[in-house]
Amino acid sequence: TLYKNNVDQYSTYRTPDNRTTVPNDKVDWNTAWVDYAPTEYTTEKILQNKKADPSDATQIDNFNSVGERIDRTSSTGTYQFDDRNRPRNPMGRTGLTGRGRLYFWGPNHAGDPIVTRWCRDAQKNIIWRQDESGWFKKVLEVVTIQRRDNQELALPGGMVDPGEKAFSTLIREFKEEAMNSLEIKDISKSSANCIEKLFEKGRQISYVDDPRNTDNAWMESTAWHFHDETGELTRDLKLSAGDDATKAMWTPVDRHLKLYASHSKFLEIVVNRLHAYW
Ligand code: RP5
Ligand code: MG
Ligand code: MG
Repeated sequence: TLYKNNVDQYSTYRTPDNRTTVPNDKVDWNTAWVDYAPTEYTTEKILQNKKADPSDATQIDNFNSVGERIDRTSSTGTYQFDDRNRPRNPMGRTGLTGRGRLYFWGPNHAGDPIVTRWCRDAQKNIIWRQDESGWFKKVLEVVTIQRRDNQELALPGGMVDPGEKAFSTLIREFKEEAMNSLEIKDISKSSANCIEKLFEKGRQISYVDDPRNTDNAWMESTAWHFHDETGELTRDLKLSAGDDATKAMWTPVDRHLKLYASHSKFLEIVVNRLHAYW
């Protein structure tokens, strides 16, 4: 599933980058906009970072292909280039050119773990709620973290490291951000076991829309869903915030849950799949 760049999301997100406002009906590149004058912006941090791409995008010769270290393919298909030969965001205009805060020209890949189970009361009974059409449905809960950079609730995901597979990324990030594996070296046996078992049965969901996206650099995520039907697998899972996360917790899911980037959209897919309350 692809999500159109959403102007409301960008305008509520405070970046120091002076993003030009793009009305929703002007997002599509096929809609003519002669006076479109996006702000050019790449942070100093990215410009100085040796692991980031060179500032001259024309030095990169493997766009649209899987490189040895970096996957430059897009889940949206073959992407095009702008008049300066820089990759063009296939989702449309964002009001910003350059790379903003992203490392790579074109797609920047991430992995997101969506770990769910049914919400239970103190007596361990599953909680049901009546939806608008009168149906009683079970309420899901999902592991979320609070992001250090903007305090928003999010899935405990992160960027794919060079040479890494997205599936390994999302497991690593789950451990780093929701289990604080970087500091807690001896994650209990039971926690470690349940992670292994849980991620064994995951199912791939899809792609993202991130507030850092620009016309020339954007985020794409491989999100996997892992559901613990009985609650047994995650009973001994000890959540503990780490790295980019300031909190880690189980959060009940419904349509009002506001999460970073497209993460609520991911959850909507999961909810439909499990016929859960929304
Ligand atoms: C989102 O940004 C992805 O869905 C993923 O959750 C996250 C990766 O970036 P960091 O968490 O490393 O900032 O677009
Ligand atoms: Mg991280
Ligand atoms: Mg992260």
